[in-house]
Amino acid sequence: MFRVNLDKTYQQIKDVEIQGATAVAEATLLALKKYGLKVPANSPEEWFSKIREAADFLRSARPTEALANNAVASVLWEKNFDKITTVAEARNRLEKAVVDFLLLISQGRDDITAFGQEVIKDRHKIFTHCHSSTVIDILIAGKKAGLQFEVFNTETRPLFQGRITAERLVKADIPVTMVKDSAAGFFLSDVSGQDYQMDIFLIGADAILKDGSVVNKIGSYGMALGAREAGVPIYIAASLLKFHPQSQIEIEQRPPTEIWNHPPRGLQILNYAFDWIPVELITGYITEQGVIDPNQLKAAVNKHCPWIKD
Ligand code: RUB
Repeated sequence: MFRVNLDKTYQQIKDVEIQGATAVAEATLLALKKYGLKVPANSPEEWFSKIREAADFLRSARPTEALANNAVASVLWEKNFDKITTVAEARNRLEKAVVDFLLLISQGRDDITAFGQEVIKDRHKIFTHCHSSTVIDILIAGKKAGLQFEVFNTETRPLFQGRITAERLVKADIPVTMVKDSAAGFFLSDVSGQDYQMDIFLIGADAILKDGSVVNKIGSYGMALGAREAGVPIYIAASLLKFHPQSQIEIEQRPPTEIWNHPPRGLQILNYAFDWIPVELITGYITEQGVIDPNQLKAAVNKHCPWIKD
């Protein structure tokens, strides 16, 4: 009974009903808090072991989400629960830690949005992929500041998260044109002609790896190659809290039926959800600490989020 909300949130994340790194992290924290406030336990130790199990369960829904991982690690950091003698006290600590981390995410977001204004310019043509709430916030703030730019976005096969991006931008009165994922190289290069010459490729991130490379929705790598070849700068809008302090992360594989519901028998379908862009292709990261050279990213994390450890 106490797991109902936990199971529901897990399933919503798994089914991509809750999608995007920030939304996944926030939903994970809120589900953990709700469970932690209710789940019966006879001792803080018993309570904590139930919370750990719940956190691991939630994190397993989309293992590529570094922000959700770091959020949970920070909230369950042992010092938060040091010397606690009652379950009631443990519940209070959890609630406070969750509220604090959510605040950290939202304050960071405001700063990323502000620093993003250094990157987008009047009359820009901006190419984006999938749905990043961080990118959308930057674009909406730019529009509010009076910039006139145009966005080109991908539909983002197979689950069409690009439609969310398009809907949000249309609602904000930002000119947006949707293209097929497979047309990205065409639009990023001058093969498509002057009318479609992109000025920047701007996307979000699911995880930032140790060397400064970025993990994002599948397709990002190929698009980045196209952008680099065409001399289009590549910017990643992402919180430092998405840092994954290792050189690799498990890339989620999703069901083949998302691609083809009734394929011919014997056909193998691979449905990876993410890929990664090597550091040398990235122009800069738009973070809560400013626009950062990708090679400086690890140093920025060490300085501002030293608790993110291997
Ligand atoms: C979403 C995606 C987004 C990042 C960043 O993939 O790749 O670019 O998650 O999101 P999916 P945000 O739809 O599979 O979750 O900027 O909102 O944190």
